[in-house]
Amino acid sequence: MKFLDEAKIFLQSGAGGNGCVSFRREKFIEYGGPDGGDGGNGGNVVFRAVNNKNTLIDFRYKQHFKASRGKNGAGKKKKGASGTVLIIEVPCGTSVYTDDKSTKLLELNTEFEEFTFLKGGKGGFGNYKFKSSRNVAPKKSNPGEMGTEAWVRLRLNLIADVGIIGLPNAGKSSFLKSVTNANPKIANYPFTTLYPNLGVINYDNFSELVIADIPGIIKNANAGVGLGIKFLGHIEKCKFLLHFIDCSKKNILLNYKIIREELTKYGPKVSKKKEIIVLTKSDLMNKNMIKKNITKLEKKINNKVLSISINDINSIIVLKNLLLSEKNKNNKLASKKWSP
Ligand SMILES: Nc1nc2c(ncn2[C@@H]2O[C@H](COP(=O)(O)OP(=O)(O)OP(=O)(O)O)[C@@H](O)[C@H]2O)c(=O)[nH]1
Ligand SMILES: [Mg+2]
Repeated sequence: MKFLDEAKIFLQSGAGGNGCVSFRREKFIEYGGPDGGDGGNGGNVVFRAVNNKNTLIDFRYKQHFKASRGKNGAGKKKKGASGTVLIIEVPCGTSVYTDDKSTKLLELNTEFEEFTFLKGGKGGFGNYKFKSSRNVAPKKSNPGEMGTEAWVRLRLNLIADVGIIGLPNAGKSSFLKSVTNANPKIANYPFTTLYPNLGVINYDNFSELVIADIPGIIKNANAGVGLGIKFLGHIEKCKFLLHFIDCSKKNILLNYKIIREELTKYGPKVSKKKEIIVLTKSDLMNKNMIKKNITKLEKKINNKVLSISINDINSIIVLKNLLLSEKNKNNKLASKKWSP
């Protein structure tokens, strides 16, 4: 599936239906009076967040969305039918901006969250509404109100519990593939992953954890080198980060610092997040060397370091479980913050 995280679309709510001018005509009833019904209201345009979408790719093929108009009123005081509500489904994590991108209008983060973005035009009054003691046979009715329209920009920031960061070729997608049912492309060259991949880990106790694997970052990515750092936007909402470093490469500390520097340049929304540091491809080195490297790195960066290999299922399980306990810790902290 292709990935798209920005789109520009046109929205228009439905116009209201016109009121009707009509008079009651029935056998033996003289002067039946006005009975023109009101027009129906135009359809609203509503944004809805859904979980079964991970990209804005649908909006590449269709950019214009118009809600239907209300039906006109009719005789016998019949009100016209209202226009159907037009629901625009977007992935969770989508923000809506004005066309010039200067103002954020709304943000939809949780599944089935809805927001009525444009109200449909009101239906016009039929002539029976204009009946009064002075005018018992009005020939007047209202036209329906026009709908409203707007060009807006959508921007998606994926919502995942954990984001995997690291240099290209560090083994990020391999880990995602081994623990989730996602099927990212894996190959022995840099920038195999061009767009973020999402995967869900299902635990035995029915817990779930969503992981985002983003394209590799390299030195000066913030200046546009490689694929740049715009994909870091997709891990802004993660609870914590998983920082992968290929242990078979020469300068592990330097490689770690390169990524940290890019995160700092991107901003605190990402750089302040807690990270779990992992040396990958541990099967390519002997155990003693790995231990040495871990101790050295832990001293330098004053943080705990783990090692995994895609070929060592135990190491993968240990990391998988650590991710869940970290997520639960985060949830507890979050619920503490909100308690009255
Ligand atoms: N020996 C060994 N090779 C691994 C391991 N994990 C990944 N690889 C290999 O490393 C190469 C790169 O793996 P990817 O998972 O594509 O790396 P990535 O970090 O997603 O790379 P980009 O998408 O380019 O950023 C592939 O050839 C993998 O087979 C591991 O634990 N051991
Ligand atoms: Mg990859």
